[in-house]
Amino acid sequence: MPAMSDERPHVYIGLRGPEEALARISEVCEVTSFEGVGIPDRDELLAGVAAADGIIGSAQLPIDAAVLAAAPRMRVISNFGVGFDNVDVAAATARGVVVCNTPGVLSDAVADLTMGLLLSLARRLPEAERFLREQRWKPGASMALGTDVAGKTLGIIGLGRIGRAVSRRAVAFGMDVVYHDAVRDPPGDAAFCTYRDLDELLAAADFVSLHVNLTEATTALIGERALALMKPTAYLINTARGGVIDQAALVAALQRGELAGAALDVFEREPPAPDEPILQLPNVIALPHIGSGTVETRRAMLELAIDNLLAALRGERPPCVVNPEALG
Ligand code: 8YV
Repeated sequence: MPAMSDERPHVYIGLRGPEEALARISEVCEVTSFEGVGIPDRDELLAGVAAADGIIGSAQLPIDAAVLAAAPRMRVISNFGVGFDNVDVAAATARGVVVCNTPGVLSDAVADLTMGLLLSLARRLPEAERFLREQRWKPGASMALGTDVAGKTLGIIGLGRIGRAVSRRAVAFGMDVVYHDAVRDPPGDAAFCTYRDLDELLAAADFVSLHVNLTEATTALIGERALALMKPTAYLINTARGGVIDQAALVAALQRGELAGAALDVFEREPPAPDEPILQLPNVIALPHIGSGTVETRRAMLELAIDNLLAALRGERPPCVVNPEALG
């Protein structure tokens, strides 16, 4: 690798990662790593970025204007993840800081989990497991029946890479797939699905699955009005970002029986508080944000995040840039 400059750049790694992968960074950079559990707290983050030319962050680590102001040397924010709603991209761009993410390498893992949740809702898998373990499975006693997915309609909101991967899987399960996206005819692989207006999709779907970025336009997109349009027999799946759903409105709709159930890998606040109303509902499946959580996918994400970081520090165009206008 060519020398980056006379002085080795400083990098703050705001997450715990496998040593052998992170060694790629320390070969050419001075590294300060977060050594604690979870994510650095605010003070640790502010101290960590003070001398940093680059940072590896993640969905859980807010990098806002104040963090950027505390990091006068910062040139690149490399997110370990496809989402970048944790970063104030406008503030980064204004400072000429390049923001990078890891699209593509996690699409299959997230789509697999989405289908797992869809099938778990349809076939009542968590409930069936409890039924057996709690010894309610007696001769002649049976639990409530599930529902077929073949012939049912899946409504995908957000037909990006992950939405298309979900669509391909759902078509293979015999489902009719409709989608809504800000881009009416996304180029390339149309993934065998048909465009619908948002309201039409919500009214037609037996399952609705969310695959949009969290932006101002998508915050609380699924609120009281959208939920009221859904069939009372329909299920909602969210492997995108918790903020896309108005969680209080979802709790109210589920309690009123206006929706059959929901499966959530993401929440407005993560982790949710133990007494969070959404966690008290029997027709909710809740997972701890594991959409990309496979060994292979997390490894590929980290490699791509490191590729992005090192390319930007060398002054080259990184493979995946969110704000190309910051490249100067
Ligand atoms: C997280 C994600 O990044 O890719 C995303 O946007 O939300 C996840 O893959 C992952 O949990 C690591 O923080």
